[in-house]
Amino acid sequence: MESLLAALPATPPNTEPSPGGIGKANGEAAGPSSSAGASAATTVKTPDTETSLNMTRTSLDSPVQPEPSTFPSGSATSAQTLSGTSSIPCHQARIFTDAELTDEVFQSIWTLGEPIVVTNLCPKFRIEWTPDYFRHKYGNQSCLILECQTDQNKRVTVGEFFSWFGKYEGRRDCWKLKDWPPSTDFKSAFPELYDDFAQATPVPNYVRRDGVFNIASHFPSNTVAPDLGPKMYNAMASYEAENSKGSTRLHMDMADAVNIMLYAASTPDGRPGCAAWDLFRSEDSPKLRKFLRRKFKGQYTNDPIHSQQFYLDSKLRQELYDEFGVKSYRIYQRPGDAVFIPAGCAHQVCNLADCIKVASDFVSPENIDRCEMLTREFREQNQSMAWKEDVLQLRTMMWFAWLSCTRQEKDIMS
Ligand SMILES: O=C(O)CCC(=O)C(=O)O
Repeated sequence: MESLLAALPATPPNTEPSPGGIGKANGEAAGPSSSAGASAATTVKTPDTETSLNMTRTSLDSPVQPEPSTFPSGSATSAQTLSGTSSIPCHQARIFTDAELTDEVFQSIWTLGEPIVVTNLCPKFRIEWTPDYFRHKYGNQSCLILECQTDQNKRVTVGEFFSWFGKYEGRRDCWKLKDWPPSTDFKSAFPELYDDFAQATPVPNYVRRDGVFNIASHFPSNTVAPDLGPKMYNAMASYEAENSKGSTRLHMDMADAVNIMLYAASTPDGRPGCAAWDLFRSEDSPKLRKFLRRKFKGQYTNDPIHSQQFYLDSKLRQELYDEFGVKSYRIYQRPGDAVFIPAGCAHQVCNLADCIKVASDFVSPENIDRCEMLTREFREQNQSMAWKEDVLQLRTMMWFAWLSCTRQEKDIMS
């Protein structure tokens, strides 16, 4: 509680709560250090280079073809723990088990602004979040799907979408479910999934809607709190070859987030499925922007990261390193792996198989400054893009957290 109070303003915000959800930045999917966490991490220290997982579209029938010798076989593989030979340098993400990641350990890493991986969460989930589960329970619902490469969209049933999972033969496209279920509805529409996620998430004091270190948890019940999810990412396999757009293009969210993979089909060549993440340190954003501006001149409006139009394939990541010395944290996320994404870290994802993930936003005291900066950035863009409103209501959020903390402090003292 003390650390939460220290992070909050003692003056009320000048904005009133407004309806609307934070969701992700595109409405679709958007300090001092302690060594405690570092010593608890189980990451293997090996050379800082990505393992090559180049996926080439060898035929229209087989959209993804991993290079067999370099495909990861372990869980939550940070690129450097693999035996491959690609030379794109990358940072190492720290990897923990759920039991190792106490609030104190989490805080010590989180203040550094680094992503974190937690492995082996599947046994904590009571529901099997599989394509069959969604087909049987919600198969008749209509939903919108989006083609990752072309942005073409069409309407299908949830049953149809999930019936394609794991069937690569003859597949030409990479579809993802768009806004299903709408994140505002998640708790009421899927109470059993909502509860399952809440009881299984690592560091619940930070992540859960009622988590004491989640600054967003202090909104009074008679106000409209921002929508922090959870939301699902259901998408088919994409590929990493040149010009790929991946599954989710480079973007930056306004809040912290945790993303847990619940299911991955096998890859088209029968290997365990995973998703390849690239997360960039928030302090590298200016260089990243400079690179993108140069590379994609005239192809976006306003901000090249917030425009969410680009995916950095391996060629571009190599160029980014050669020209600016910027590396990503490369993480291969498998079922049962949670990836923690600090607010303000640009990131992109490429599913190497058909995957089901669930993600939730939260606002940690450690990252308030970054959230504030992002809110300002989004507000500046707001002048030309109406959808970038102050969905996080950060000042209001901090004010309610301050009130709630001082009230509790008084109760303790009396
Ligand atoms: O899994 C994905 O495709 C994207 C996930 C993501 O960007 C997030 O959780 O913030």
